[in-house]
Amino acid sequence: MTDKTITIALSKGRILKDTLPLLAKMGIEIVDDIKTTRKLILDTNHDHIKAVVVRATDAPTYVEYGAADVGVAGKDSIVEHGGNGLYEMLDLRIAQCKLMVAEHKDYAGDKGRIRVATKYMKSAKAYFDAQGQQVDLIKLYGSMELAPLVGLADKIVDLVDTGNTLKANNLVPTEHIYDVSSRLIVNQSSMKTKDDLLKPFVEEFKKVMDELA
Ligand code: PRT
Ligand code: MG
Repeated sequence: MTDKTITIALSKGRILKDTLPLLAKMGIEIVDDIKTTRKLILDTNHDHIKAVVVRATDAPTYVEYGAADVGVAGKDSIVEHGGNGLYEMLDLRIAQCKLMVAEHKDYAGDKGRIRVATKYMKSAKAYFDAQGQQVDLIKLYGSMELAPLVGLADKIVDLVDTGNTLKANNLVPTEHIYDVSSRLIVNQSSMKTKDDLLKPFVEEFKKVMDELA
């Protein structure tokens, strides 16, 4: 990408669905048909703004390495990534949920060292460390809710929105770790080298968010 362009990394899935209306409010629209196109670098109605759509967990990595100058990523993905090389500029208040500990409703209570299944290894480790509780973390890539039902783990650490998924599996949330929403992130060196393009972009985004508040 030339220095005359800024590239936005957009997180696929539910975050994308909520990001597009915010971009539209800024007057930015993806011109390629996002549902059908096979192009990976998408054009917008502004010549100097391109977009890439990436897995939610990958968005901070694209921005860290400057492959994208800015991005939209869930707080959970930013924490798990570690935040190296990027600034968190704005809370976009979309795709909100909570990272929580949950257990089976009939769980008998901790007996000694427990097993906790999660996709959120860093967040879970930091949380249980802060509690002074030693646990064995089991890394999973999905369907965490299954783990306590089949004896893989005593508890899980997972995102909870309505709580319906937990309820449907006889699980109850017990501890709140942190609130999650999507954030606008910016590559730290782009912020310096492309400040003529990025400062107005971030300012405009902030204005849109202030209007929505
Ligand atoms: O690539 P990856 O697998 O990481 O993500 P994905 O392609 O599956 O993306 P998607 O669309 O699931 O988006 C993931 C991001 O959306 C997360 O990183 C959060 O920042 C945000 N988000 C907000 C959520 C939820 N809310 C959410 N409820 N991500 C997942 N969930 C899941 C949760 O894991 C659980 O299985 O929804 C279920 C719980 O929902 P309730 O309403 O039943 O409580
Ligand atoms: Mg998912």
